[in-house]
Amino acid sequence: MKLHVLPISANSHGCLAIIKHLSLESSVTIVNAMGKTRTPEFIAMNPAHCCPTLQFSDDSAIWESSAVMRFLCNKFDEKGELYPREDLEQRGKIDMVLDWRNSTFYPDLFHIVYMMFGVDVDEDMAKQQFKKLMEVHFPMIESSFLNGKKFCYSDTPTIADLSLGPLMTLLKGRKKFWEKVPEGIKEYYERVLEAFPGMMEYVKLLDDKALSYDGPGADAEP
Ligand SMILES: N[C@@H](CCC(=O)N[C@@H](CS)C(=O)NCC(=O)O)C(=O)O
Repeated sequence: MKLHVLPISANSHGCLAIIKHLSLESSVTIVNAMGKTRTPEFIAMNPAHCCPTLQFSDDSAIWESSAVMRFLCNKFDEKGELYPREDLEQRGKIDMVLDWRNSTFYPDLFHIVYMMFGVDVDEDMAKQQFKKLMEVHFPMIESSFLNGKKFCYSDTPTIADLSLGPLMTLLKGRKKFWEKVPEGIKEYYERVLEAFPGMMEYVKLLDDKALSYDGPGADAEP
């Protein structure tokens, strides 16, 4: 199997963390797809041309970070450490966080973060999206997903945290927005990174980019 990733991308970080955490390098080869996602070969494998993409030996593939993380855990995480096998209620809560992250949280980051990657974002929308993070999403993460626990619905990290946690790095591209992020969210983010040291070389690429970003919106007030 080959895991095609963009090393700087927060969407790839959770899958990379699983490979490192479960020591899967002999079964899953990590391929840097930077600059290759729009090639005919890549599009033949994944017409959505996105990473992470997991390519099987017959050249078929699955993409979407949550689907790839679930697959890697179903196949290799025999003890259910990162994605429970027996406790279906706990598994359901993790699935909910994964779905919410993709359907709701990640789209609400668009105007706040994508200017770092050369996209023409709307500054008023960035403020509106950040207001929603502050008034709706962060309180829900803290009071419902975490609710006194170290990680989402758990005192040990799962793929829910690998999906959600690494996205916070993106917020550092707008310095004055990041200052306002609640301490509880920042502490949660740090706990996720600390739990997966093998992911750090990849997270650092995005962290460096976000912290050094000085283009449009970098100094905007939230
Ligand atoms: N919902 C997808 C998002 C994946 C995604 O947007 N990947 C981007 C990088 S952040 C990508 O691979 N872009 C390359 C391209 O479109 O050519 C997931 O969770 O995997």
